[in-house]
Amino acid sequence: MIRLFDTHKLRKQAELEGIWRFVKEDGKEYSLPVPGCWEQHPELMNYRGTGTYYRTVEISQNCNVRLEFKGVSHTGEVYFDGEKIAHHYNAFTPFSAVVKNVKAGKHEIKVAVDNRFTEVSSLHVPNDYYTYGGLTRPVVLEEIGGVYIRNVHFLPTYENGKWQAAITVKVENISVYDRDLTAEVKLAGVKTWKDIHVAAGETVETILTQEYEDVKEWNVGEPNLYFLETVLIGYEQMPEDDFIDRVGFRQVTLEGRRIKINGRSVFLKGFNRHEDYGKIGCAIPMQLMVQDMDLMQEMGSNAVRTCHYPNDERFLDLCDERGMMVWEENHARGFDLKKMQNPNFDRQCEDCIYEMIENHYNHPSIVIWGILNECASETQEGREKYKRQYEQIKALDTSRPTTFATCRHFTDICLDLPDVVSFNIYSGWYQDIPVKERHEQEMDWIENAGGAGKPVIVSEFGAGAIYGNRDRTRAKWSEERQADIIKENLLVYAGDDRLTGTFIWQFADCRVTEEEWFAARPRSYNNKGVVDEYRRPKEAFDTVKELFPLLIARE
Ligand code: ADA
Repeated sequence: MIRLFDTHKLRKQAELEGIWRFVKEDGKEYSLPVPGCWEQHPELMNYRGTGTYYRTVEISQNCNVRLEFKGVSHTGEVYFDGEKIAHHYNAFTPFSAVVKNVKAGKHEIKVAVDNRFTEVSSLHVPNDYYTYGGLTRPVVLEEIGGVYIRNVHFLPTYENGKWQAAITVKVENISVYDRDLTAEVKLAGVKTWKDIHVAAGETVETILTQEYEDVKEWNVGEPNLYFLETVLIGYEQMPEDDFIDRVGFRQVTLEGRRIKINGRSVFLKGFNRHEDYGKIGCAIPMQLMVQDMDLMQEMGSNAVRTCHYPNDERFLDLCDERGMMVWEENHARGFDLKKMQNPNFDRQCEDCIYEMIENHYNHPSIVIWGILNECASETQEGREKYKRQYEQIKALDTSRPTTFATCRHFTDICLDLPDVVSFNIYSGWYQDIPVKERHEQEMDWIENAGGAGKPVIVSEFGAGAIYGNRDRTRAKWSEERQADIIKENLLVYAGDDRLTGTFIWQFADCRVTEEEWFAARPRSYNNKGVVDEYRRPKEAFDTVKELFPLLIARE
């Protein structure tokens, strides 16, 4: 499954799901499922290295071919009939390539994949989550003509009692002929169009604006969605390409300490969720994404944080459908200044932010963009990087607020930069200090360190527990103690009307890299999930279910 709905009626598209040939760097061959992590194979459970995937495809007609990779972990080099057509770094963002003038018949796709921690990888490093290897998200093969729709962005605004939208259609002309085309958009029963000229080899963006009467808003818990159908009309009024996305009429605004959706205050309550499941790693199939969603909603969640990287589009589709608010963030976790000074860091962050927003812009569930979780925001050089990344985000999307999760308590010098201040705190776990006392210290500091009057989110809190470890002493690592600590935190946050959200760390236990992390991570797992890696609930599951209803939005 590529998305939760068909994105094309006209363009010929197929998912290259199935068994691919995989040749490990030592020459040993395997048959591996795609999408999938190579770690699911018994001989490759700990494999950190390189390997090459091979697949033969049948092209039905002479055409241009577009290949899209939704996620290759963590670096991929793509070859078509032996010719290199793409290179991409970062497991968590999509990339595509076009091969022109392909003859009908059989062709070979080859993808060299690398999940090593080398000096050229500034974001995938030994960390408190696992960097898997493989073609971990769907691979898509499309047959396109000389012109095609690169992307469509939908920006809804509510003004003077009416919804209107600015729809930006991006068209690329890969032929040798200048083209006169019409971009036609259908949405909520309204058709609008615009004539465009696209010179040979050029890409053109055109904006269509339109008012929409009688549409139903996308709201938390009441997620009305509409298909946005764009068709490119060419010679003799014939359609030449199409693209279908799914959108929602909703607007995110900030008023004082409140985040508002369609003018109504919301309180984001939910979980930090890593893309990690049992022994299948990060290649979570749709069925298990749905199970995660059902479990989070059973506990009363209305939000999820995609810690610490852009998520699989199918999960975001699910959040759209379920009315779940999403804090999506670029790929970064816990980099000190030295790590942020890696010569590849700035560009790899910039690429990640661009690909995240370019591909996820239309998801109504995404209500806030985050960056640089717990990075060096206490340093001037680090501040320059935060500042530059916020400038990039605002240049790509002015419709959503920004934030970042700090742990540089009392020393952070970046709280003035984001729209929303967020902090990670582990009172009761890493610090044996009363939650309320420590929380007041943090809130007082924020008020005087650049965050005065801003919305505040407690972006992480929690405790560890080993599934099945029941202990009447309620010692740390017992399920009882985890439930106690989460309860104390939730009661404090439920009573603080300055807050506009909180995310528990974390939804499910996840694998971590043994190097650098094993000592503080029993099993070489981050065991702070309220469910374990197989989604078996710990005692805290019912604690959250009982207390989440106390967290309410205040006007
Ligand atoms: C940090 C970090 C998380 C996780 C957590 C923990 O806040 O953002 O990724 O490492 O700590 O479990 O300690």
